[in-house]
Amino acid sequence: MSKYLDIADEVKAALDAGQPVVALESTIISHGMPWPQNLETALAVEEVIRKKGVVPATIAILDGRLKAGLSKNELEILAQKGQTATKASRRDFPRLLAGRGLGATTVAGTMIVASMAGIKVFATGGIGGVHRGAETTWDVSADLQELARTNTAVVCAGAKSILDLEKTLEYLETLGVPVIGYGTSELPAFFTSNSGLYLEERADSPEEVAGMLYAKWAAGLQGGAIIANPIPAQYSMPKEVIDPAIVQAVGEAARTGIKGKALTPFLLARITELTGGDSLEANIALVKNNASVAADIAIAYARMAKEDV
Ligand code: PSU
Ligand code: MN
Repeated sequence: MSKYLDIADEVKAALDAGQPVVALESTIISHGMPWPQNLETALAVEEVIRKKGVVPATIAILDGRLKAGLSKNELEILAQKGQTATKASRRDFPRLLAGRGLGATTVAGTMIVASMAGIKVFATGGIGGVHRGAETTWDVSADLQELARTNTAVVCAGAKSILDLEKTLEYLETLGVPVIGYGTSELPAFFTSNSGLYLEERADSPEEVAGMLYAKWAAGLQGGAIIANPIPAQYSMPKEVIDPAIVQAVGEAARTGIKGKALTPFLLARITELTGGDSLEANIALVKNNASVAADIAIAYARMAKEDV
């Protein structure tokens, strides 16, 4: 085990006993949502998982330590620090570990720590991907490379159409990452349940997902998988509201030169503003829904792993 890793007692006990655990990311808390909804959501999402008898493990870097499982107090610190915490992806880890830094882990960062701790299933809102205009900017999220190399399954509502979803799927295909539609054959587009993009893989139950994950890793195939779970219908946003907000935010970023790791947080915050907070409500609802599905998958996976030893 990495000498940099601290696994919370409750998480360690569950893992040692082969009981289900779901990892959660922290960039969504610090950079993805405003205070105080970020803290409320982080706590509510953990509660959704606990209600299913599964242990949540929110992941972050505190004082240079990789943490799997945060206390309420630690969650509050991250939520209050907001964007002053470092948005921590793979390339940011060395500096944070060596310098005792505070890092909120992205999807990539969370996958790394979950995998070190032995947590197989991770729930979040949306993953990073290939940005619009990537043919000139080359802006492709490190989340995609991480999915190619690290054995963690990510339950998400697809990706926001701040990204180029078609290119994102192409890139994932190149990297050999399965994208499994959960009860759908289409890639969900985060705020809306459909993108018009067809998915090869589909599963209609937690057992079916767990079966694919188990087979992948038992066969020695490296890398993660995406379980793309559509936003519940009652929260799905009208395209005519969300699409113009995205176009406007992307245009503003291009005009003002916002790029690199600052781009995604800028777009998320600007879209929340432009939709008068409606998008935030949808965002919270879909994260809870993903946590619930992730808990079901973790239960099915833990059962499968126990039967097979
Ligand atoms: N997309 C969202 N919400 C988020 C993120 C993406 O809808 O909070 C965050 C996640 O932490 C993701 C990161 O891993 O942004 C991707 O950032 P970048 O595009 O800089 O790789
Ligand atoms: Mn980027």
